[in-house]
Amino acid sequence: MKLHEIELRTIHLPLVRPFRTSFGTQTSREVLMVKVTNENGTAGWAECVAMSEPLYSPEYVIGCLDFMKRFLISALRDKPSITAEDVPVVLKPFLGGQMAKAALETAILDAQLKDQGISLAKYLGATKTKVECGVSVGIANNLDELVEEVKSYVDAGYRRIKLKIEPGWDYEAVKTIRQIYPDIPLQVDANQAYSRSDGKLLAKLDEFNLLLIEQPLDEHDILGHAMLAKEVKTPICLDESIISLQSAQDALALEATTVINIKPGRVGGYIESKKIHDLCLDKKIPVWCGGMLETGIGRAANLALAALPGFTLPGDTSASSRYFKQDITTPFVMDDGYLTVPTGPGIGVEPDLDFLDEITTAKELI
Ligand code: NPQ
Ligand code: MG
Repeated sequence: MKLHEIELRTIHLPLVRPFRTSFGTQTSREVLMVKVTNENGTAGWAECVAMSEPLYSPEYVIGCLDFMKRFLISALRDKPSITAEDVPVVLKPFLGGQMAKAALETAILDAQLKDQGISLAKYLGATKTKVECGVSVGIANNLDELVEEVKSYVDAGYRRIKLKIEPGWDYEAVKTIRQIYPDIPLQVDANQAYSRSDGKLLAKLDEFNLLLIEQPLDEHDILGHAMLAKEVKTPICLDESIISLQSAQDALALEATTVINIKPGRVGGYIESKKIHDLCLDKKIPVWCGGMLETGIGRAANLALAALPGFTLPGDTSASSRYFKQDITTPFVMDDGYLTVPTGPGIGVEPDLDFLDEITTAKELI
C-alpha cells in the first residue's frame, strides 16, 4: 500500500482504580494512537503501549512520538509502496523503539488486512475463537483490600490471578490469597524489583504452587535469572527481558526462563510475536499474552494473538471494565471467564471517534 496520511494522537483515560506496581502507582493511562490511511482510503488503527514515563521499559509516550516522526515515519514514507511485512525490515536500522515500531506495523497491518478482508486472528494462524482471561492485581494498601479486590475478580469469572509483588509485599500477600483460593491458577509479577541475593526469599513462594514468577530481576540480568531458576522450584517467566526473537532464543538457551510472556509492543510487533510463539511451540515452552493496560484497539489485536495454539496459559487479556469505565471501542465483556476473539477484517474493531475526540489531548497529521 501507499501511506497517504498518518494521524498521531495522544489520549488520556482515567483508570477505574489506581494500579500499583513495584515501579509506581498509575491512576490514568496516556496512550499514543496511530491511524494510517492508505491510497484506497482504508484506515488502520493501533495503539503504542508505551507509558507516559520510562518506568516499565525505556520507551515513553513523547519519546515514541518523536522517534516515529523523526525517523520511522520518514523511512516508511520514502518507500513508494509498503506491506506490513516490510515494516520491520525498513525500520531495522533504527535501534530500539520496539513499542513505536510495533504501533506503526500494527496500524499498517490493520489497513492491509481490511483491504484483503482477512482478520488478524486468521492472518496470525489462530486456532481458538475465545481466550481464557487472567487479571493482574496491583499492590494493595493492606491485605484486606487485596482480598476484596481479588474476590471481585474471581466473582467476575477471571480464570487466573496475577499478584504484583515487591520486597515487603510478597510472601504474606500470596499466602493470604492462596489460603482463600487453594486451587485457583495463581502467579506473581515482580517487574524487576528483586536482586540476585533474593533467591531464598523467592524460594519461600514455592509452597504456594504458583504457575510462575514473572521478571523478578533486572531486565538485563539473564544470567541472574538462570541462577535464580536453579534456586527456586516455581518456573521463572521473563517479561521485560524478552525484546525480540533473538532474546527469547538466548534466554531459553541459557535456561533463564521456562515460560514466556509475549507482549507485541515489547518485541516490536505481531510479526515478531508470531515468530516467538512459533519458536516456543516448537520447543514446548508455554507462552501467554501480556497486557499493557490497552484500550479496545490494542486489546482486540492481543486477543487475536492469544488465540494461537501455543498460548496455553491465560493471559493478562482482561475485560475493558478491569481498567476503564468507558473504552474507546465497543467494550470487551467477559463471558464465563473468556473473551471472544474478533473475527472482522484487520483487528476487527473501530474506535468511537466522538469519544476519542473528547479524550484527545494532542493530535497531528503527517
Ligand atoms: C506487566 N502489565 O506485566 C505489565 C506492567 C504494567 C497488566 O501487569 C500503564 C501502562 C501502567 C502500562 C502498569 C500488567 C502499567 C503498564 C503495569 C504496564 O508487567
Ligand atoms: Mg510483567
